[in-house]
Amino acid sequence: MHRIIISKLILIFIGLFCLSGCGQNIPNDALPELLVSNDGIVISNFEDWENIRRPEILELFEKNVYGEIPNKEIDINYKLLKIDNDALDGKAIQKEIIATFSNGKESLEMNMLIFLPKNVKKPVPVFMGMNFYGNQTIHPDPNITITPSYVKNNEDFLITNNKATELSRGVRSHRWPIERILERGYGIVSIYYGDIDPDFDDDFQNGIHKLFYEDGEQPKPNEWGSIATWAYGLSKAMDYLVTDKDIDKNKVAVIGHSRLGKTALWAGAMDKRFAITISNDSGCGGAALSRRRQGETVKKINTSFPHWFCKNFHLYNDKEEDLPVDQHMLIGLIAPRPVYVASASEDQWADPEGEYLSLYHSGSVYNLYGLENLRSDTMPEVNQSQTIGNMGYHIRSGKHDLTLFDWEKYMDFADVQFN
Ligand code: GTR
Repeated sequence: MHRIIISKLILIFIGLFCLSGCGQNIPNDALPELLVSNDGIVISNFEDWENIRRPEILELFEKNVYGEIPNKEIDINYKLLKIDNDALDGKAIQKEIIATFSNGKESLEMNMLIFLPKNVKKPVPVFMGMNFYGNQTIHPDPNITITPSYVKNNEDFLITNNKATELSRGVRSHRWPIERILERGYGIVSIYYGDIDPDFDDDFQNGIHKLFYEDGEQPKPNEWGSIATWAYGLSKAMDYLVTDKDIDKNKVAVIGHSRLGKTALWAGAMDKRFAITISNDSGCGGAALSRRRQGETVKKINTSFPHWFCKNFHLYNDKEEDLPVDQHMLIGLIAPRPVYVASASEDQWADPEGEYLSLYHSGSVYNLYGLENLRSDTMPEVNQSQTIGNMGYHIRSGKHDLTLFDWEKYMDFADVQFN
């Protein structure tokens, strides 16, 4: 008898805990208003969205989350480093473009590796995304230039002294199924993120920062952290892509995994030239709603990676409810352009449900353009992709990773959106 009462009490307790916001479901009204302007104007059409609310939200993200790009003239030059019309056993055209950023005193180089399918009608649609360990890791092809930039040491890849060597060729090829991408008629553009900014907390002294600041000078609290610099790199890469006659400038999808998924979302939000934005397991500071505090939280991410976001974002450690935005608004900035969010079932650190809900709650902006939203706030079954209007989502079984399964879904989505 006693036992039954105790177990009932435990159940009631668990129920109350969940209702009181253990994080599983954020009621709509707990999220900041997507469609009410700072002055209280209700946004009910896409003109008001574009003229009033979208610029406000963009600025809120710039000032409070990712940071603004400092207002300084930088010269950027694009040079063809190599071209091979018979790459990958005759399956591809390979190009490497070097973008040189210069402030007159110092310069920095970013290498854009491009593979385009051969024997197809040009211009071709492409996927562009950054990689974690250098362009040479995405395919074993010996003709890919090994990045000279700082690379994080990695015992598995035999990277020591922060320098990549021949031993790292192709070590991340499972994330970049290039032959399959080419076979489906798409090109690929990949850039090592460390070319733009090395991913460690160095007080913003190296990478692209050194072109924008004097020695020892720090970004202001509202100025960019590393994620915004990587997104800036993608946008500058886009400046080249629009000039390449082999590439369809209206069919460039920006893609990223994890921290680079956060980067892809911010790039897609800022730069309307990206026709599709794809977030793979981007989690906190990416697709996941911050207010849920599931898995990685604002405080955890700012503590482990103090250089990723602007300093102002640190003010929201343990104070997510004070943020003037949440991540559904980031996806809203991408509307009406197509967006695809993907999660992985064993990646609870990235809060799959929070990633889904953020996409779902961005739907009110898509509605302004007459586009449908996802049907419900309940996630689809594992490994079932759900695409509707200009949105796509799936949760893949397995771990935090970018797999062939994910790519096939992204290409299926692009096939529909681009045709
Ligand atoms: C984790 C970080 C995540 C995610 C991931 C990655 O350590 O907590 O936010 O970005 O790294 O980029 O692989």
